[in-house]
Amino acid sequence: MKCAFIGLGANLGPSLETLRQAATQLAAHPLIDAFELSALYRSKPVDAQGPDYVNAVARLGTRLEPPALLALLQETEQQYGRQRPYRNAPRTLDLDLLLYEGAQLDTHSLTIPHPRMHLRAFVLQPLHDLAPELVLEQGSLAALLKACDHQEIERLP
Ligand code: PH2
Ligand code: MG
Ligand code: MG
Repeated sequence: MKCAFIGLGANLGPSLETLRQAATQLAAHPLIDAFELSALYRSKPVDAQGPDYVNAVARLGTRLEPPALLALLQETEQQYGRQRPYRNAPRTLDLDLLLYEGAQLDTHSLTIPHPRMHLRAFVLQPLHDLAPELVLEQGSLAALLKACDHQEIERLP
C-alpha cells in the first residue's frame, strides 16, 4: 500500500458540496483505503480569475500506481462536469496528485511532487492539517507557509 496526497479544489457551481461529495466518493472507492480529508478552505484564485475557490487536501492509501491513480482522479473530475477551455480556467472540480510515497516523476502528463504546491497556501495549510511533520524538497510546511502568508485563506466551519 502506497501513501498519496491529493489536492481538491473547485470554484464553479456548488463548490463546497462538490468537494464533500467527491471526497466521499473517493473514500468509498474499492482501490482506495484510509482516506482522510483536511478541513476545507476558501481563498481567492491564485494566478487565475473567477469566483473564490474551496480547497482541501486528502491523504489516502492505494495500490494504484501514479498513472492509474491520476486516471481515476481525472475520471472523477469528468463526473462533476470538469471542462478545460483554457489554462487555469474556473472549474467545477480539480483533483491534483500532489505527492505519492517518495516518488519523483516528470512525464508530459504527470509531475510528482506537484511542481507548484510549495508556493500555494491553499495546498500547504490543509496539507499541514494532515501531516504537520512533512518536509518537502523546498523546506518544511511551516517555513513554506510563512513564505506565502500574503495569500489569505479562510478555514470553513
Ligand atoms: N487552482 C489553480 C489556480 N489557482 N487558486 C486557488 N485559490 N485554489 C486553487 O485550487 C487554484 C487556484 C489551478 O489548478
Ligand atoms: Mg490544480
Ligand atoms: Mg489539476
